[in-house]
Amino acid sequence: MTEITVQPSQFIERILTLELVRVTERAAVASARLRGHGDEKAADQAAVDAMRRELNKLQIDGTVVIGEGERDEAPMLFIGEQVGNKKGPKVDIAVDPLEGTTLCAKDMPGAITVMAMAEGGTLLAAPDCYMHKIAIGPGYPKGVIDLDASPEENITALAKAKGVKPSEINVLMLDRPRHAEMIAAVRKIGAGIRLISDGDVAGVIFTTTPEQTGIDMYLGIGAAPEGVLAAAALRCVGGQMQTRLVLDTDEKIARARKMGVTDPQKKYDLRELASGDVIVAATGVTDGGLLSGVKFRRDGVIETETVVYRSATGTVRKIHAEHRELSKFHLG
Ligand code: VTB
Ligand code: MG
Ligand code: MG
Repeated sequence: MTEITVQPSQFIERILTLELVRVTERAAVASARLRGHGDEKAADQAAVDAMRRELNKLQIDGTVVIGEGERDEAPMLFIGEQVGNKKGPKVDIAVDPLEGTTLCAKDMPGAITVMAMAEGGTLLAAPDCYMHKIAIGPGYPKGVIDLDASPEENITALAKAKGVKPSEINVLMLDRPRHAEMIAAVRKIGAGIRLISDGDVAGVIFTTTPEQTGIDMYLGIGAAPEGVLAAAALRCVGGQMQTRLVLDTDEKIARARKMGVTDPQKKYDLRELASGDVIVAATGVTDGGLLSGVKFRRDGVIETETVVYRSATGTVRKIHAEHRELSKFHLG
């Protein structure tokens, strides 16, 4: 008889992989119905409701440790919310039920629904604040990038490791006034920049497949939940990432302290953002570089595309689904 070498937590994780797909699929279908309707809150609400409903069906004892809502005043799956039927393993959940609410409301590329599930106590619990981030994909020597080095230094180091000129490096950043100085620094060294309006979970993930996406590095300040979600995906496929929470008021420092952040200046690397076995699922809402959006066919069939990452094995699965039993979507 073959010996079973799978650890119990990995076994649970394996069973739960497809369950997670169902959660993000349903959130995606719910929000995709509101694609292009100019109502960010309604689209977000639809995603949150669907995600919560599906999460609560899972055999897990889950806690949302990082979510969204405080900052957006979105109808959140709030930090500390308990999800699941409590009959399974203790797990940490990170969610962004609709990443890119504006992209969805305007029917622009790149809106996704995304969540991560990890062993209890292994995802960074942090408030919904901003986060400084730098990330690159797998295959480079450890320590090539450093959050505290200048963009010039990081790009030069990455170019050297890649065996190309700095002008052949492409950086992805959110198009925000707060990045003006950083953008100037990147341009000064001659690297290219792709500026995106929203969606930096996918932005970080793009660095893992530079041949396909043309993106070598992610730089800049985005939201913290998106940072943890992206880190969880990077944990599964490799890569390097460093972050620091932006805790620039006493109120934010106090909020973070309540969640266990004792050093507001702490620099987190990948292993500190997502330290345990983790699964990440994301489904496309609008068409984008990472995933195709939800398709509502004339014959009533709904199509979705989802990607699932597993850290235990490094497996990445793309799941194209055709849904025929539509009552499960509670579309009304
Ligand atoms: C980013 C982006 C997200 O929030 O994290 C951003 O990737 C950060 O906040 O899609 P600001 O918009 O305030 O700069 C989103 O745009 C929305 O979650
Ligand atoms: Mg959101
Ligand atoms: Mg978001």
